[in-house]
Amino acid sequence: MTAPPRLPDALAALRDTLASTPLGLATPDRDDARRTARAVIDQIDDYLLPRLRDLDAPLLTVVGGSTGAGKSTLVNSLVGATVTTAGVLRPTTSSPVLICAPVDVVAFSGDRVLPGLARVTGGPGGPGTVQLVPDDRLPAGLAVLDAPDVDSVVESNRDLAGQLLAAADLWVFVTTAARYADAVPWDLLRTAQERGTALAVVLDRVPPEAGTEITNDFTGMLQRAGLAGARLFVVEERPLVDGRLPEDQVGPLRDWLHGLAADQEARAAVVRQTLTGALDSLEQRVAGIVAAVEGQTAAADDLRRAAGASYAAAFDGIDEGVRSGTLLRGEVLARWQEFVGTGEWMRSLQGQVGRLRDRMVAAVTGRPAPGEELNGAVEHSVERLLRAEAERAAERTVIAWRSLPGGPGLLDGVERELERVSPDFPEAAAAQVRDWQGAVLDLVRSEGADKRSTARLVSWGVNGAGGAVMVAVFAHTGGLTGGEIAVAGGTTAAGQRVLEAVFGDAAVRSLAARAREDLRARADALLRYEQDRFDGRVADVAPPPTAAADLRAAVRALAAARQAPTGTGR
Ligand SMILES: Nc1nc2c(ncn2[C@@H]2O[C@H](COP(=O)(O)OP(=O)(O)O)[C@@H](O)[C@H]2O)c(=O)[nH]1
Ligand SMILES: [Mg+2]
Repeated sequence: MTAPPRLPDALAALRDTLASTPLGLATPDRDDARRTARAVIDQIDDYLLPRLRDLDAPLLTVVGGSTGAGKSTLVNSLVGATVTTAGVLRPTTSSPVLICAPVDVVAFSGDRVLPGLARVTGGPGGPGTVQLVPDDRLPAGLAVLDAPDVDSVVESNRDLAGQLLAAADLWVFVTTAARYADAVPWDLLRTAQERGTALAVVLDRVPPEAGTEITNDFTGMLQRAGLAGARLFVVEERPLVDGRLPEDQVGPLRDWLHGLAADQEARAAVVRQTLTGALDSLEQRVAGIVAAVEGQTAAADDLRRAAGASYAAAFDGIDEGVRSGTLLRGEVLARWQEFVGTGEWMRSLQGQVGRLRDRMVAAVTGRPAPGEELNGAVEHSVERLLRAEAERAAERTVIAWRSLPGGPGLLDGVERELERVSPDFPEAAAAQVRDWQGAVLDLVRSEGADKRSTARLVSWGVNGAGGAVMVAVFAHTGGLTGGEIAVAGGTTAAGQRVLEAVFGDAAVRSLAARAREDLRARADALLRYEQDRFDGRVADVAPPPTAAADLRAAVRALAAARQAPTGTGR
């Protein structure tokens, strides 16, 4: 048995697998899954890998909470100096401030923690930075980070706040007497609970006269949320001194934090709780992403199936149109009657005279010989059939996609274009039909070449014979009714008899079968090209077939690494 990977390697592998898993189909759970994937990747980079690399690094305490809760004021009060900006103007803290003892600066200056955020000193940096403030009023081993509002009106601030909380060894979660029942704080407290993050809660700005009542209510809410174990600090609303809380209000929290910094065991216990909780939560969070990936794979299958069914129906429609005799209606029938019914070609069979006369008629009147007109009629009618079916398939696919998960996203901006045949379809279809007719003529020619009846074929004209074979392809008269059957059936039968006289019975059947097969193959190629417009769009965004299995394997490898002696087990 091969040794399990080391825990950091397993985490890095999981991170890479997540980063390379596309969630391109706009399924309902796509955005959630993307956010979760981003959060897991960030937590691996920002917290888990750095923490595993150095279990004794200083405790990173992130002060988070809702807008105007008093986070920055609390941080300044904890340190005992103005190290971060508090204020009524929102949003105030958009670039986070990390305060630590000067000896700990080295632990936070590199990219060990939060590698995506550049460090700045001496003043606030712009977006994408962390301001590092060394202050010897903080004990070694304890760093405090003032984070942006978790409910900031600025989305990038909210995201950053979430990312910073995920990088914390310890959350100090600040809410107020007026705001603690809001949804956002509880969403975050639930996250802390799910991830087993070490947590202290500060109930800030509590009016002294209602302190007990509010505190009891809040404690009850914490208990019901499964957070009875969280350490609670109540801070009364008092006039600020130099922008800071009175000592008696901030003292207990500061003492507790300093105590953690001083007590190696207690600090290690906090780190272990958050680390284990974060590792435990990965499995479940990735399971949610796996479900979304599988949802995307299934949605992609459904979308492809819908297109496949529409185009299969179009193929059947074309085949049916060819076999049912529908193609013999209208112009083709008229030309066929002209060609056969006048007996012109019958006479032309008698010998050179007829052929000569055909040519003379064509020369004098400028009209193409009847065989060519028949072929032209066949061409139009087959083209029309191909186009009608391809048009219908495109429309059917678009209608199906509108109500399938992920479908509307793929149609976005291209719906008008996709619900018609592709712009070059008419030309491609015309070329295919002409090629088919050419192939039928070639068939007739090569079939005739080894017959004694070549002379008769020549007198008949390959065009005429080819037209007759094409009509024979359509001559399953099932679709014709009444008089049409009599005319088409009778004349077709007459034509068929003469064809048989020229080529022989079996040869005519085989000619017709080969010609029909050839036409099916061409219709198939045309439709495949049309369908590819839809399939291609799905393929561009669908997860690769192994995506879900790869993620599962990465989670299994992580579990194995945690069970190994060097891992951080449960
Ligand atoms: N009187 C009083 N004002 C406070 C208290 N905490 C915060 N403030 C004021 O409330 C506003 C917002 O505080 P701030 O610390 O910037 O909140 P943050 O958004 O959570 O960082 C500032 O004007 C603070 O001076 C407090 O306990 N008492
Ligand atoms: Mg602030």
